[in-house]
Amino acid sequence: MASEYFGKVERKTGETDIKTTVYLNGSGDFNGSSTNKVFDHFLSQLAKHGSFSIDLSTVGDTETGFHHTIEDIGIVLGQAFLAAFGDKKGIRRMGWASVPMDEALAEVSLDLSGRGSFTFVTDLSEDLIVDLPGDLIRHFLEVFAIEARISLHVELRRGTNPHHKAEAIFKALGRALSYAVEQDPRRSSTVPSTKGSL
Ligand SMILES: [Mn+2]
Repeated sequence: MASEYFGKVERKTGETDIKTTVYLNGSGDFNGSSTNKVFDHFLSQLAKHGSFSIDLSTVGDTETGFHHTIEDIGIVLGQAFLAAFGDKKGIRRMGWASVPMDEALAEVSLDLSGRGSFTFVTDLSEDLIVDLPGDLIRHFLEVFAIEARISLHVELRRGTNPHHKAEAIFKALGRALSYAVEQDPRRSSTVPSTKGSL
């Protein structure tokens, strides 16, 4: 994968001011802040297990809660990943991963289809991870999938501890995305679609 596979997006609204840079061929490091330490921890899992570099700077109206901020991070990161996917020539396109964290087991299947859709088979809605509502994680993933134009299926097979459940999901997302963006050596830079474009 060439080092030019990156995306840089800045977005400023009346509620948030967010800047991000994403490198697919990265160091595995997350640098910066989402304003929420728990969410930073989960974004670090995405970067580490995807071998991406994710830089993020966030100013948000967190006095109203984390909803606006994490929603907008989903938009900005989704757009940055889409830019980093480029023309998708030679990539595997689909990716999947089943990742445990202790008693929790998360399965992520995705297709860089060019059409954003989101299917979520689990319930984090009742969970609160320190100060991060579980339903915001679901909402982040939804917005990310739509903006990155990924067909994204997230299924939690089992799990009890909310932190384990969420962390397994972000690790699986990292692994599945990492596989999908890899070059398939047999594809010789063609677009992996019978349509000829994605
Ligand atoms: Mn953890």
